[in-house]
Amino acid sequence: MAVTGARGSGKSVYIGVLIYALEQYLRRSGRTIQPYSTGTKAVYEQRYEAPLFRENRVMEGTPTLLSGGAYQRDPMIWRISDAQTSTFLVVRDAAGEDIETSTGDLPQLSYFGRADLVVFLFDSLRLPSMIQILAGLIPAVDDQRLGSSSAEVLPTVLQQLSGGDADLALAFSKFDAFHELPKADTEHYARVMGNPSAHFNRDETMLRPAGPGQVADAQRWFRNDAAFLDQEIRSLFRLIHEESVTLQADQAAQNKQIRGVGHFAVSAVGETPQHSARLTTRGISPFRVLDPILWGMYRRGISI
Ligand SMILES: Nc1nc2c(ncn2[C@@H]2O[C@H](COP(=O)(O)OP(=O)(O)OP(=O)(O)O)[C@@H](O)[C@H]2O)c(=O)[nH]1
Ligand SMILES: [Mg+2]
Repeated sequence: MAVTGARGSGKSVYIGVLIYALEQYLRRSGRTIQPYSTGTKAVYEQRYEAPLFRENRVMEGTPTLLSGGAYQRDPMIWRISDAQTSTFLVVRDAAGEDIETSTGDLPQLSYFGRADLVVFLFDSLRLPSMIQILAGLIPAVDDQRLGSSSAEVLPTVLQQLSGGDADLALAFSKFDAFHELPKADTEHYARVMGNPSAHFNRDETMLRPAGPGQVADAQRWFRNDAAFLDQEIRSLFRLIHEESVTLQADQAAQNKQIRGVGHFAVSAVGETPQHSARLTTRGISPFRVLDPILWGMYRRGISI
C-alpha cells in the first residue's frame, strides 16, 4: 500500500491513525496486527505513535528522499494473523515534496506502480471555497509547508502507474472540514452536507458483522456501503468543481494504467489542529479511515 498526495495532505497522520484503527478493527474478528521487523516497530513508535498518541503534537513533514533522514525509504511491514493464516501488509509513506518535484518516471517512486493499493489523499482543507466558507470556524492553514494543490499532484502519481496492477483509492483527507460546512451559512454545501442519511456522514465500520461465520455478511455490508460512498464522493467532486479529478482517474482505469478506482472520504484526526504543539483538543477521532485499505483487501480477495 502506497500512500500518496501533495505536501501536507495528511499522509503520515493518516498512516499513524490507520494502523491504530486497524488493530481495533481486527481484534473484533480475533485477528492481530504486529510489526514484522524491528525497523517497522521503531519507526512506527518513534515517528507516528509518539507524536500522535503520546505527545499530541503535529507531525513533522516527511523528509525528502534526497535527505539523510528519509525513514520512509524502508517500508513498514506488518503481519496480520488469525489462528490459521498470515497476511503481510506493507505500507510506504512518501514525502509530498518528492512527489511534487518529480517529473515523469522517477525511479524512487516506481514502487507506486508495483503496489496493490495506491491511496491518493486529496486535501479538503486546501480547496479555495472551503477556506473561504470556513474562515473563522477552523484555524487558518499554515501554508509555509505547502506546495502544489492536490489536483496538480494527481497526474504525477498517475504517471507512475503504468503497469495497471494498482487499485487507486481516491480519498478526500481531513473530511472533518466538510462536516463543518453546515455550520457555515452557505445554502449550496449546507444542504448536501447536512443530509444525515448520506454515507459520507456516518461511519459504521465497527458495527459491521465480524468474526468466523460472518465473513459473507461482512463483505455484503461493506460492498453496499462502498458502492454508495463511491457515488456520493464522485458527486461531491462535481459539487466543488473538481470533476477533472474523477475524470483523470476514470481515464487511467480505462487506459488500463490502473486496475480500478474507488472514491472515499477519510478524517484521521477529526479536527483541525489549533497550533503545532497541540494536535487535538478532543482526542483523535478517526472517521472512515479503514475504508481504502479494506477496499484494497476486498479487491484482492483477502478477507476483511
Ligand atoms: N482537519 C484535519 N487536519 C488534519 C488531519 N490529518 C492531518 N491534518 C493536518 O494536516 C497536517 C499535515 O499532515 P501530515 O500527515 O504531516 O501531512 P503529509 O501529507 O504527511 O505531509 P508531507 O510529509 O509534507 O508530505 C497536520 O499537521 C494537520 O494539521 C485530519 O484528519 N483533519
Ligand atoms: Mg508526511
